[in-house]
Amino acid sequence: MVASSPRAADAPLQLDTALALLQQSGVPLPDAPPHSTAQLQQLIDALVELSSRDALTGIANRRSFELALAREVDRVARSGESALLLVADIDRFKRINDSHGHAAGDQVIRAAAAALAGSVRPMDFVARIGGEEFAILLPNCPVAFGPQVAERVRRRAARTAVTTPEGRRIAFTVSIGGAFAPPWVRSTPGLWLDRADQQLYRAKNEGRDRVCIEATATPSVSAQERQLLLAAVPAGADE
Ligand code: GH3
Ligand code: MG
Ligand code: MG
Repeated sequence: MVASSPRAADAPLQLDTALALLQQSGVPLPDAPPHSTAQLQQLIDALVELSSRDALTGIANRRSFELALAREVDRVARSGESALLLVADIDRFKRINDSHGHAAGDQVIRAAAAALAGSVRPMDFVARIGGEEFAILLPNCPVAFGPQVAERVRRRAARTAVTTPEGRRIAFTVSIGGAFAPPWVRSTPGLWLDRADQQLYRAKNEGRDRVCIEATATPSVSAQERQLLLAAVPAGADE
């Protein structure tokens, strides 16, 4: 996609395009009087909603996940509460596409999103972050509960199946990797996601349809995170 050039200050607002996009996506249209401030506010709210959702599944998209992850990194650093990040990837998904077609693959992705969203608390944040890859952010999740929560998600997905319009039943499994944010440490969203990804990689290597969570009860602090932590301490403060 080509980035659009900055619009001129006197260019007309693209209200019609915005309304058409919302209508096409099934997001409720503003009902305030046309050209009123209330209508503009409703329009902005609806566009924010639209740009946060994944078009295929209706759950949060990668863009809003990255925002939520950054906020959670800040919260954990300030509160010291433990938060768990899970990444789930559908197993052997290429085979599903190859044997049943792309449309059936899409059906499986939608079913996986619904299964994941249905297996966590309302306060948890479920997003589609890649083709058949999802992330679940669980704020305020005690370290001892991590494996149990992730296992519940995995089992729910494994019990889910879709039936294609041709009547074919497709079951699927997911592999899940998880990592806790180091409490009291100002990490970065990227480092946290890398940790969870490493565990996902391990779950795939160990045979798929399983959960791997970073082993340490107190998550390890990488050299980079230690640097971030110490950078916040004024020189000489610990002397
Ligand atoms: P693994 O168990 O190692 O994850 O194997 P895999 O086959 O799932 O491997 P991989 O992650 O490489 O395959 C992902 C496939 O997902 C490749 C791509 O064609 C397909 N894909 C990506 N996005 C979509 C989508 O929106 N719809 C459909 N139907 N397929 C998609
Ligand atoms: Mg996969
Ligand atoms: Mg994948």
